[in-house]
Amino acid sequence: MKRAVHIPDLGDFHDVEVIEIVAKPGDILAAEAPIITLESDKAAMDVPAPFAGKVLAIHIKAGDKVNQGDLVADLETDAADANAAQPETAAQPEKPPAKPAQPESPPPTSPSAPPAQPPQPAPSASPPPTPPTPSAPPAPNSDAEKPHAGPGVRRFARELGADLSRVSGSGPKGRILKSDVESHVKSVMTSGGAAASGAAGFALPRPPVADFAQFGEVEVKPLSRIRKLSGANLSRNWLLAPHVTQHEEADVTEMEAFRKSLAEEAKKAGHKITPLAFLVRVAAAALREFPEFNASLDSSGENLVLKKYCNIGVAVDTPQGLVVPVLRDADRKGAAAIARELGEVSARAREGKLKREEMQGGCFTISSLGGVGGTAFTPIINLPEVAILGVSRAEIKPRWTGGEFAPRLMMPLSLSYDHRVIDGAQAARFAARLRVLLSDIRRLAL
Ligand code: CAO
Repeated sequence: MKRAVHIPDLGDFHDVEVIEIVAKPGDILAAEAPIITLESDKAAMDVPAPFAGKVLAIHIKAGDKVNQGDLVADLETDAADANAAQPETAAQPEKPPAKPAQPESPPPTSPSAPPAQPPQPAPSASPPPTPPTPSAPPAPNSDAEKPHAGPGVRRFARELGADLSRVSGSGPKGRILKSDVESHVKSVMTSGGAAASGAAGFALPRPPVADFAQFGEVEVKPLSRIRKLSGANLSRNWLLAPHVTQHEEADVTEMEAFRKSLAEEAKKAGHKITPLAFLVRVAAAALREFPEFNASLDSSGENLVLKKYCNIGVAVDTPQGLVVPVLRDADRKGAAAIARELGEVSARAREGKLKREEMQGGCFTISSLGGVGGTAFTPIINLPEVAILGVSRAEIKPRWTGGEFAPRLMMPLSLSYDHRVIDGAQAARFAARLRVLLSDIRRLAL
């Protein structure tokens, strides 16, 4: 039975360019296998086959501009497939409801921001093989030169500078997964590039695969979309940036007294003012004084891009996982305005209503666990940023004042930095500056 495949709902995108024709006449496609790849100025996305079948004809070519409803291809399906076929708009279980195509987010700006996209196939140490069936036998990768990978994986590889033609795919039909790219990069890094040049090298081992059920009852709970995405970003960031964490402690006794004196005022204005608002304000001031912390390495890794603006991301814990909304121009706002914005944005984050743009463009991130507890932790840098500040719970501690011990409220700070960009002494100075500003916030007025 011949069935047509059309461009699905592309949301706000129009006249989107076709950048790749993935399938060709004669290919046997499984349901959801990509047929073509589109790329707008904001995102790349696959148009997948909504049902399994043999490609009879492709009606568009690379470079064409397409819109919703345009004819993409004709597929031949058998009766069983046709009966089981899902409507095109329902072919992508993990995509946002209004956008059936598979958009790929721009390069992530945060460790955990949830790009509004369906994730790539979950990395797996031993993915199950695609079972062959009479109607949709697994098609070999017919285009030997072209690595078999989706746009998300391609983009991921581009960001890491990994050559996909050197990566072997462990996914169904040899598809390259993010985990394959990660393993490849690890292997190149641990072998000093030897693997990339074809010489023998050591690859990092894959995690062991265990049959947990043989030791007792288990339950398998799928990771949320946000957790899968942030997991991939966190692994990448941990792998790429040599992390060092500098610990500090700031005497926030006066700052807390001042904050508490504002609590009633803030409540009347309809928001809460927590230490985090002051931390954002203080970090913005310190970033202005230390421009190399308000910077990113460019893609060549040979230049530092110094930013003249100061946007600060704040990690927010939500039921779906961690997200990092970005507060714009934090250096131009007072603590009260920051507190108001924080309250509003973190409420929307918890409701899952943040827009993708609200999680982009950060220069530095603050991860506060002060409301939860702990004495210190090692936050993971939110590449391409070069540092992140972790904040733990302030506690009253005895401090030597010269003649006696006095009870002071001490706030632990943990500054992780990218040692490729920042030296230990610079980091110690930056952290000390945070301490001085937090200990006497009147200095912000100077
Ligand atoms: N020391 C002592 N008390 C603190 C504190 C600190 N460093 N930081 C916050 N508190 C207090 C607040 O004042 C508040 O107390 P009151 O209710 O008595 O005023 C209480 O702890 C709860 O604060 P909060 O967590 O609701 O608010 P916040 O502004 O500090 O944080 C937000 C907001 C959105 C960052 C937070 O809710 C959150 O999601 N934190 C988790 C972030 C996270 O998971 N980071 C880890 C990432 S892993 O890298």
